[in-house]
Amino acid sequence: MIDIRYSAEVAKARAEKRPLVALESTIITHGMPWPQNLEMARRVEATVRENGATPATIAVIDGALCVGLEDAQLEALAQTRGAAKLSRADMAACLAMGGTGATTVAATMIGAALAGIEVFATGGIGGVHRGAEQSFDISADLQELARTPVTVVAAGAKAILDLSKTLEVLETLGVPVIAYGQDDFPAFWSASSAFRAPLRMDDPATIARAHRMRRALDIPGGQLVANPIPRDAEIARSEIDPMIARALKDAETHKITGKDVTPYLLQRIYELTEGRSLTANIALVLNNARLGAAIACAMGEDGK
Ligand code: PSU
Ligand code: MN
Repeated sequence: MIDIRYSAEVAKARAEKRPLVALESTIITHGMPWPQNLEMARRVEATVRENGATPATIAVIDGALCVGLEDAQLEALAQTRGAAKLSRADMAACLAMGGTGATTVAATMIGAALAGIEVFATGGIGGVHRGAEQSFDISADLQELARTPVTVVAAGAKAILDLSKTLEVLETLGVPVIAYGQDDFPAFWSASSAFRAPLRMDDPATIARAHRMRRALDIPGGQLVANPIPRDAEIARSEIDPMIARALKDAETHKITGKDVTPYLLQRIYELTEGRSLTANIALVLNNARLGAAIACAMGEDGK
């Protein structure tokens, strides 16, 4: 019933049982401005290839679940204004209505799992928003990590979120949070946060083995691998914090709610940092693509 369309490159990799890395499309349509979004998407795909795996950017296009996009589709999506932002709640409705939309972390995990892809690289996941005790704004990404067996590589969660509450909810949901190569949970634009991650791993093979072990134990859900931004691309907390505070205030003034909150904050921080947030964002996504590819390669070597 689902119309799954594989790009030529992904179909070939599947036939040859080569490692695949899923990539999301909301980061393209709602996370970065044109034309840097297209440039980023292409560079991330190239980075996955350079590191021995095949990229599968996931999106819903004209009622089809696309796993891997041809370059023209990638370009069209990057130029689309007002594309739908699809999560678990609305992915089926979009497919049923023959619609088009970009997939968030949650929806990309669903698509990846359907296609048998176990590793997914992105920038940042959604989480518990600051003030969630009032707004109840908690991203569906967290629930998805608890249910769908995909290892997600991200640069931690950004400080527009409440990091301590996000870590608490992940623990409650039984999601392993693994800091890569350090003890601290990274904070997106900064390599470290004030929080220690519950788990630490230092090599892709161990992460792949832990993923397999959860499956063997019949524990549903995935893993969150929190990969710190490269030190030379970091933005200091002291520098970004006032911009975040300002962006949060502006969101409140303009009564931004629901799905619009995260894209609004990202855009506002981009403006307030005069583009520096974007440069850092691109550096960390590329770094995550490298690690994602290494984990995907290790999954293949790991056996059952
Ligand atoms: N965080 C980022 N960049 C992004 C997103 C989050 O640094 O592009 C996107 C991802 O697609 C993520 C979604 O899944 O926002 C979360 O949205 P919400 O908070 O509405 O669940
Ligand atoms: Mn939300």
